[in-house]
Amino acid sequence: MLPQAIFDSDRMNSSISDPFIHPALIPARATLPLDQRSLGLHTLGTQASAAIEHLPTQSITAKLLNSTEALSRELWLTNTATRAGKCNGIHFRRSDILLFGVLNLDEHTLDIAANTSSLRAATEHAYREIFALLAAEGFRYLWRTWNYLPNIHGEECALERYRQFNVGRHDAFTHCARAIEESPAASALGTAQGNLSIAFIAGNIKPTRIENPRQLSAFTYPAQYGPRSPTFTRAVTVADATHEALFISGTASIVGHESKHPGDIAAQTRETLANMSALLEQANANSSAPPLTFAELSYRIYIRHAEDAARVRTQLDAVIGAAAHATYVQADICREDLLIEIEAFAVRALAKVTT
Ligand code: 3EB
Repeated sequence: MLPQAIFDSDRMNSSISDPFIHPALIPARATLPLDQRSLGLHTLGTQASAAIEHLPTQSITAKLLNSTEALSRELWLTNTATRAGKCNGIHFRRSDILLFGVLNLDEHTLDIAANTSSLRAATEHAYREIFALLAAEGFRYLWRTWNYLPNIHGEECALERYRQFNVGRHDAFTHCARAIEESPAASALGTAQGNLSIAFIAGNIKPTRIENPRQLSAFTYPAQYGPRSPTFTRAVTVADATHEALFISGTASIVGHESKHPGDIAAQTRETLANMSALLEQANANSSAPPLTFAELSYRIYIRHAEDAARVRTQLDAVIGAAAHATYVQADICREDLLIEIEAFAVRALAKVTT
């Protein structure tokens, strides 16, 4: 089969009741159900996956902790036709209203000034390219990003690499005249190997941003966490006429601006869930739709120490239900004292407007 053929519109079986954005978890051995409504793919695992032409894919090498499968695959779908594009190293697919893009950058191939962190330079470059692409494609709003960086706790130019990443990201926002308060939902994790990898979803619908009353906004963290604050918001909702999507950022055991419960995975998991509960409460208060519960969300759960996974799983099953779609993966959380970070997604139908 020609790779192009998989996007043939013959296979498109569009239904107006499908949401404008939704993920599908595809087992490693199954054929990817690709058609023109496909937007892009995340793969997580230790097994390499062959690149698929015209399908932007974020491939993260990481150990899966809840599965006997070697690979977890999450396919983003929309409800209208999309087309593929490539611009300055960014692979994307877009519809009329949204775009999924992936950018992988080898920080060591960039031409970098002396005494500059290669990760900082690569990150600033990457975000400038993302904002340039959005301008070129006519999408104003960055909704959600997934950032993976190798050696997140390593030092570069006397600053931890996660903090260098924050400097580069912040500088790109400033350079592109993006207000820090308009930051997307995000996750930022350390990987054992691979390049700087950023996936993102953007669109022409303005997202509603949600901050957490239990936490300081990340973009106002004090300078003890680095010279530039992280540019992300705790959660966003995006709604079209029929559906509302909720993207909850990577959430950790932070209250105010401080990490809580060092060394205690059970307590960090409880604190993380309390933070997510506060976000869900606000998302529900802002919405006309029936309230979402933890059981209706899908999750990616990042755990620093693989041996903590079974305990976390028992704890989470009791709250989100054993049936919830959750991918457990080993990753380094961006502060050394944090042991767990959880992100989540849900989409719900809005009440029908009767005319
Ligand atoms: C925190 O709340 C934990 O730098 O984009 C979570 C999600 C975290 C996103 C980011 C960082 C980021 O500060 C770390």
